[in-house]
Amino acid sequence: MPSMTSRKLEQSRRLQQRAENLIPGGVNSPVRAFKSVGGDPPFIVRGKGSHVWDADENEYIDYVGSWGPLILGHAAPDVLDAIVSAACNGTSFGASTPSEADLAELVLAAYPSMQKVRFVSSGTEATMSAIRLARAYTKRKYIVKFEGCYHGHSDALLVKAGSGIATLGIPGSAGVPEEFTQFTLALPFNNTHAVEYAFQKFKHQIACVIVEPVVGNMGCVPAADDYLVALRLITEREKAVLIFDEVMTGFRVAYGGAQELYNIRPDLTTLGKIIGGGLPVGAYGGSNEIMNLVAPLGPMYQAGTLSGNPLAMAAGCAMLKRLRDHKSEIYPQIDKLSRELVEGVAAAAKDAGVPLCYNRVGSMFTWFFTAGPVIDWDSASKSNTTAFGNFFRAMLDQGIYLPPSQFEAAFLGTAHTQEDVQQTIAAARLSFAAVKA
Ligand code: HOZ
Repeated sequence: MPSMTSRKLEQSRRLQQRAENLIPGGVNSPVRAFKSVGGDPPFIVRGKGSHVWDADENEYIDYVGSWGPLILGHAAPDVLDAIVSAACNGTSFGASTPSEADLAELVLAAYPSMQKVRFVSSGTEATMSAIRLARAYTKRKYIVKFEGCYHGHSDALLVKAGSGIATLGIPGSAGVPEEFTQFTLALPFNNTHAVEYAFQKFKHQIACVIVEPVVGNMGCVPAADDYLVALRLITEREKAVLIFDEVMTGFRVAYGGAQELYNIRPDLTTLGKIIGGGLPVGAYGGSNEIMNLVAPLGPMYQAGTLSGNPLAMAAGCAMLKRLRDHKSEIYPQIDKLSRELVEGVAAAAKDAGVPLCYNRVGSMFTWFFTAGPVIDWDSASKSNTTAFGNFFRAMLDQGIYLPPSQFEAAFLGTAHTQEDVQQTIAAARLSFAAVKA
């Protein structure tokens, strides 16, 4: 499909060529390479509020938000100030700093299911450690995950995973010996019978069930009514650990995450993204009984040179304080604006005769290029990814930056405006016409 605007691309193309000679695919995380959508990835040089600018000075309304962390928009003043003032005192000590307990207090106050929390540097580390802890606690080997859910790139979790694995259409990763995934059971999402069956078949052998309570990594797919309740009841009955992977949903779908929204207490929670205020942070936490198994208190080992990094802790504290102090305005506001955006774009698709359905929970959402409904990986994978790619590029040409994959959630934050939303809907109208042409 020809370009819809005269967007300049010279600098981004030059930077991509340079990067490709130095970094695999020119990227440090695969979906950024635009392989599934085509076109040239813009090299971003700055961001402010809901907008980003590329190396050719093209401006975009950003619905990626660094893949979730930037709920307050780019370069949020509170967060920037906190980072600068922390940096002036030094960037890393490899020793305890007061800000670690500051962030821990904020997190624990928001998540009553946790009595202790351990900070790491990424969501991958958080989920990998939570799985190890669940195995240490139960002294069992098997783990249950769901098709299309993505919990980072540790070996045992790269089974029927979402995100880049789904985007690139690959079954898993080379370099993971099958023995390393022999204890991973990947079940269909939103299917309680499959979970019951697995617990019957592997009686007293399943350590944990890990789930994204609102999936973001096969696109946005919410849990069906009572599905999470069923997971809670089954895991309780079977004495297995229930892990909510709230790396995306934590502080996003509600201040207290999906567990607050749906009123369910998991045994362990993993967090990331928003809690780092845009710097690299992950976390896992749960009851004292479970968390006291973590070294140095207990025998479950996990460590990290940059864990609890003072800049990241300061950014996270600033972000969470802002969200906590204004949560009664912020969450309804981004929910309302997201609804307007998502429904407006869906109406434009309907007018254009493009088959499309959407899922949305608060400010995370996906337009799937299928009549739907999308409830699991089977239905998500029926999406017309060619049509999505055409739509994506047409939107980008009009200055709308969406996640470059049908199988990643988009995000809206407090910096987005009515004007952004109206501009996005207008761009979608033109893009759907182009998708059909
Ligand atoms: N897998 C990440 C989102 N689910 C993408 C991270 C990135 O490319 O920055």
